[in-house]
Amino acid sequence: MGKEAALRDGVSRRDFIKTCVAATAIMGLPYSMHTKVAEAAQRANKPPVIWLHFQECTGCSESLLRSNHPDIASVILDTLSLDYHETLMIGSGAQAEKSLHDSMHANHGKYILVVEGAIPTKDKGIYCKVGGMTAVDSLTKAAEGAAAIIAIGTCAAYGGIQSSPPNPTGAMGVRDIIKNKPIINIPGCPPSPYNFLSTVLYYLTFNKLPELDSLGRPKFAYGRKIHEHCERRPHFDAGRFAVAYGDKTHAEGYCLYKLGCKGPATYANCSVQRFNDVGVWPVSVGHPCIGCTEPDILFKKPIAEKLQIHLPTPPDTYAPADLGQKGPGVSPLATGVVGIAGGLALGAGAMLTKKLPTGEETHEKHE
Ligand code: FSX
Ligand code: SF4
Ligand code: F3S
Repeated sequence: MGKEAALRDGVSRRDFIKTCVAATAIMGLPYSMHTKVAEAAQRANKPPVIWLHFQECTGCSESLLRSNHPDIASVILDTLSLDYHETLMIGSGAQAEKSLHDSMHANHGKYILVVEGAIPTKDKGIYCKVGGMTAVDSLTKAAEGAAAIIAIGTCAAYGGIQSSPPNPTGAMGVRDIIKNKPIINIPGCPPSPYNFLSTVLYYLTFNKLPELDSLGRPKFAYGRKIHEHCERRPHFDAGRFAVAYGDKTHAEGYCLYKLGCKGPATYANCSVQRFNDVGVWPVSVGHPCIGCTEPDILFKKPIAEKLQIHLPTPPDTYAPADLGQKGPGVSPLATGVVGIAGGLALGAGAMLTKKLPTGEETHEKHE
């Protein structure tokens, strides 16, 4: 993206650099690397992208393109050559099909295939068809000429809600069907738009795929449990739990573990990166994490079910609270508030930069 293009599209140079700085921090790179990342985003030769939709709610595209600020969408749309995207393209029917086939042919072996949504495999795949082709056939055909595949959202990565028991359509993730291509999973329902952006920028900056964990997720974004950085963590450590929605314990910001929070087993960066450009995430607004980045938790374990914690991890961002401090000392509410304030002050990027996942430490300890 050139400076002119960015300004034309309503994104100032400052916002563009700010977005690159945030993406650089998520990748766990030093601050100074943002200039290299910005350079990569502005290169003239945009990689072609074919984006397929299958069984899903389109929330992944929505969260990516309708973020509060236009920065992320603009950077993505200006950095990539989005040749085919069913919900964004103007053309339809035979015209759209032609552009898909033309792009696959012209860019054979070079394009990035982005898949959104699960793929139904039962009854010869008849439960999802586009242009007369089943999702399985469309995926297999598009995957043949792809340099790499990004499965965006938990549906495309692992099957998502469609694959929850009894999985009537035999819904699966991309990795269950395509075995001979590099696949990067960006789970979340929907995923953080920054995790997709950072993955694309990593690829463009270093010309290689980021290091992945055993579930195919970039370690830089999914290398740690949200429980380690949660602002309610001091309450968890002090044994102060919300016991019902809307009661005093909930209103005072106590830990949501007893309401079913899956944070202690969920690998993601939402407690650090947060959403909607206003610093919120599910737990900060009072809802337990439902483990939306985890194939064995999302829609597999009841939302209200209490998680068994097998391998506890120590807190990382917020200081533990003193178990004995019940009386006139620091109140439970205050520890939560201090935690939130600390999180906002430190900033997501700074924390992630300091807390790079190290080597093998990820899913050996997966619970
Ligand atoms: Fe799935 Fe994407 Fe959940 Fe929806 O399209 S990951 S249902 S929020 O958004 O695929
Ligand atoms: Fe936060 Fe949930 Fe962990 Fe409690 S259980 S500290 S609410 S992530
Ligand atoms: Fe998903 Fe849990 Fe984050 S539900 S958005 S992984 S807090």
